[in-house]
Amino acid sequence: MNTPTKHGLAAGDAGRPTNADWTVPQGWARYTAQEHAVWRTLYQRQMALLPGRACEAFVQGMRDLPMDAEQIPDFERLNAVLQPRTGWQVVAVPGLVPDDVFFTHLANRRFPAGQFIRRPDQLDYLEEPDVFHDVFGHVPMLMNPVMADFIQAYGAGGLRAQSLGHLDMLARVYWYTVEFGLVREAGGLRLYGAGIASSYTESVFCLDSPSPHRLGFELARVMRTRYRIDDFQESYFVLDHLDDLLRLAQVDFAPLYEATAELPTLAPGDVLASDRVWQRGDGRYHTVRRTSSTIGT
Ligand code: HBI
Ligand code: FE
Repeated sequence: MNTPTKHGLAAGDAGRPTNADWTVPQGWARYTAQEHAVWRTLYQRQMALLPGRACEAFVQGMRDLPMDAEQIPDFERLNAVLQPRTGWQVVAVPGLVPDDVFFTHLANRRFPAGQFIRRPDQLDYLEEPDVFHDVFGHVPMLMNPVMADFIQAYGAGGLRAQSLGHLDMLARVYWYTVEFGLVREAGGLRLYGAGIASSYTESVFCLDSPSPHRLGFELARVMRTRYRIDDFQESYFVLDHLDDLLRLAQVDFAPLYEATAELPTLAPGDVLASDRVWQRGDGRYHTVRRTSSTIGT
């Protein structure tokens, strides 16, 4: 990683942090008024969008946490509510941490959250997860017992996938669930992924745009599907119920890696005859971008 943080360091190549587990003090008292103001802007924009878009578990988690527009949340106060609920804790890190460090935290029910907040000129996009993405996007779902178990299992599974050399396949599962997942509810499709819940533009795009595909979640299929880290997704995968993650947390991935490694990977916008298609996207968003620039795949 070479994205500078506000401290002028670059995560990953900034040298070893003081703590072996890469945690740092949140230093809540040191946030400036301008930093709290960035939080307020982001928080208010998302809270206006999420009713009718975020799933019930997200809304409930948000309601129960000490989070509001006024200030960047204090992790100690979050943990006082989160830890008794699901056994999870939020710990501060400088930004992206190495995979094995990340997985070890998750396997122990510690969620590493960026300590810093994006600058006012980065409201809509930044590469590294900051406190708004990590806390606003992820922590409400960590209040949900099913998601709590699933992310812990991902941490343990990540360490195993690394040793088996198949982390790419497991990372796709995380991406299309924890970060960009949709779920069916009585009122229609809802978002639960933190990458979309914390994004002003994508929280609308993922549900309202005619462009992306919305496909039934199928594990072996998702494990083969590459994803975009630099733009809206071309496909979203839809769970029938959040409880489907319980079964996923119990899957033995080792044989699946072997079987799936035999099959070709899929492009982010591919649709298969075997897919359950909720909505077939017309792809207009990415088509325009592909013809108007050289960016894209
Ligand atoms: N570090 N802080 C942080 N947050 C992440 O989401 C994260 C990370 N390091 C590695 C990582 N994610 C991913 O590459 C793995 O989930 C595969
Ligand atoms: Fe995230």
